[in-house]
Amino acid sequence: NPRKRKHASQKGSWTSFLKSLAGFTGDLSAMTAPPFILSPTSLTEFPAYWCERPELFAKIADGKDEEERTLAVLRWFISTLKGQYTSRNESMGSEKKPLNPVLGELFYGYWPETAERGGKTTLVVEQVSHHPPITAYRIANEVKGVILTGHNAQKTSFSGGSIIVKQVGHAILTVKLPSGGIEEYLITLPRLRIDGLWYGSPYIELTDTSYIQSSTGWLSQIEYKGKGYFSGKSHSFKATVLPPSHVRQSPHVIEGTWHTTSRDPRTGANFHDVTTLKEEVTVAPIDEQNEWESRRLWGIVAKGIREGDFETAARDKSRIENEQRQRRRDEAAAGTKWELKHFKHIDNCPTYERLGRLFNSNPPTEDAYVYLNNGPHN
Ligand code: CLR
Repeated sequence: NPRKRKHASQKGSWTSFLKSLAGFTGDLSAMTAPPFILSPTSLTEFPAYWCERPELFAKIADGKDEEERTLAVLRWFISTLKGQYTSRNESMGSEKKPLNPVLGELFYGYWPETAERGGKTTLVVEQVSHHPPITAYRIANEVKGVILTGHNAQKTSFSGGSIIVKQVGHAILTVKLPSGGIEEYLITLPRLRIDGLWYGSPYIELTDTSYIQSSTGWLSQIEYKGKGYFSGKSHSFKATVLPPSHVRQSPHVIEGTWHTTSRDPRTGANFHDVTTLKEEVTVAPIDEQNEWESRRLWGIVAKGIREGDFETAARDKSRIENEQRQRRRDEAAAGTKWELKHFKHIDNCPTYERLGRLFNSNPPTEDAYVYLNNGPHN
């Protein structure tokens, strides 16, 4: 039974980890967890999940009108959820604790051009804050004119035996139209519940509602439910696509499970289908990466975790963390501040405020990281 702990010897450390979680609020990523729950992947790699189906991303630009593009954005968004929230269970047997990125950590990658995609899709990720951890990213298919920019952080708490993760941050998708116009979509993020802790095999369920608000007025409202609701299945969602007030049309409702398929009642066909193959991001070989790039930076730690050599992993993790602390002390002594490389922080995101007003977003404003257009053109 994969849902059971593999080694009785790990029981003690897991139980004390669970005890330390009770009553916990704050930055979970900084907490020490038992070795068997550690993942060799840094959180800076996670934004790649947004594009593991690059043709769905590219196809947004092919929508003939506002409604078609709204549905294409929704289809792409729903199709990213399986990778974002269930892929660690598939590849490692359960959800794991990712490596906590250092300030300035980078992750670069791309998805190659194909006829279907019409262009290469590039990814630039930068860890823009360490306390609290904040990751900023930008994904672009310049040929198609589809660009996603966002950042994310998490607020975690413990309740009813589960970890509750509120995602802080948002993403903005811009689409350049052939007419020269630009459409924008504000994407908010679902809430997570990490269940299965008691059994030592954590997994994610999504809860509450997230929104995709288009500058054209179209709004997708996505409700998430686990076992026992809607269809009774886990990973269920119900998306309601609402036309702007000037369009006389009833809402379009799409239901299904985000890790498999959903149905479009208007056509009777699948709305989305992620039972097909995804495409992982292409990354430069480690020896060609610079020392701030995630897989090079964490290379020894990741190898240790993969091979069960936790002593080596812990030693190199301490080295990295000590170097970071020293860097911060040096900056404080010199009166300087760490400079971000690819993003500029702004306090209130004008696009978030403008589009958020249309559906009464909560909160009404959020900060943002503006891309500086200086990524490697890989
Ligand atoms: C990061 C942003 C991605 C979606 C995503 C998926 C999984 C989340 C991760 C985000 C943030 C960190 C996270 C992780 C699952 C577990 C991990 C909440 C939101 C925490 C820090 C580790 C918990 C430790 C238990 C597994 C014991 O787009």
